[in-house]
Amino acid sequence: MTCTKPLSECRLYAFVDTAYLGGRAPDRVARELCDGGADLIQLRAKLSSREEILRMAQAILPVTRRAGVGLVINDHLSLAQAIGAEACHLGQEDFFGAGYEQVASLPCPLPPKPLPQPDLRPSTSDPQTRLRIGLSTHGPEQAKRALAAGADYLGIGPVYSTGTKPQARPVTLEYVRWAAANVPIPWFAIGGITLDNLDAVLAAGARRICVVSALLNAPDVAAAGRQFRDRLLGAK
Ligand code: TZP
Ligand code: MG
Repeated sequence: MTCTKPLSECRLYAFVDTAYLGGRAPDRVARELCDGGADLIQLRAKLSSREEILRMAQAILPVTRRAGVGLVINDHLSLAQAIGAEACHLGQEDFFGAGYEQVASLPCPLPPKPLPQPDLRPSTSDPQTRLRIGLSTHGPEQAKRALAAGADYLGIGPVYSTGTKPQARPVTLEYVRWAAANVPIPWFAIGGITLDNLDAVLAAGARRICVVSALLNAPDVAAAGRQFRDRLLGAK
């Protein structure tokens, strides 16, 4: 098992989003994203049941663990804790909308369950490997509130309009520039980022990005990942 990187060293945050699997197995796609240089992989399954997400997460986790890639579970805090994922990602409505104000006050309802491969399970009692919490933000006021809440990382977006989240209004590069100047913890630009607009996102100050459809729709997922990664690492 390889240790996962600290968030500050994570640059490419990829997704296994079931909306784009098109019949591919989640763990196969996770493998390709790892091969492409993802530092973090989020499991995002908006239409799946908790049981289905649990099965997918258990299939993906050995893949990410062997690659030293952090697994992030979208929306499902207790599931993330139960399987020993590295992080859980929550939206504004999941966190503030549910009445939480501090990450430290989130409930920890379940102890980590043994996985089929216990050697792959991190020690969640170790403060270095406790569950990290990422929060989505869509503007400076939300970012300030998420920082005050103790988030471990922020999502900054959607930068551009995107079919992955069609109802969300783009925040534009203006918010990316604001984040570059004002957010002191790791933050990831997200939303509509492609190899064609990546230079503009980097020029606005982003050094970490989330990419969903541009990776999952690529003819060669791993090759596309390497292209994003090389460009990210090349940014000064
Ligand atoms: N949150 C803000 S934009 C977005 C999420 C989950 C979707 C990003 O997907 P894509 O396909 O990279 O635009
Ligand atoms: Mg959510």
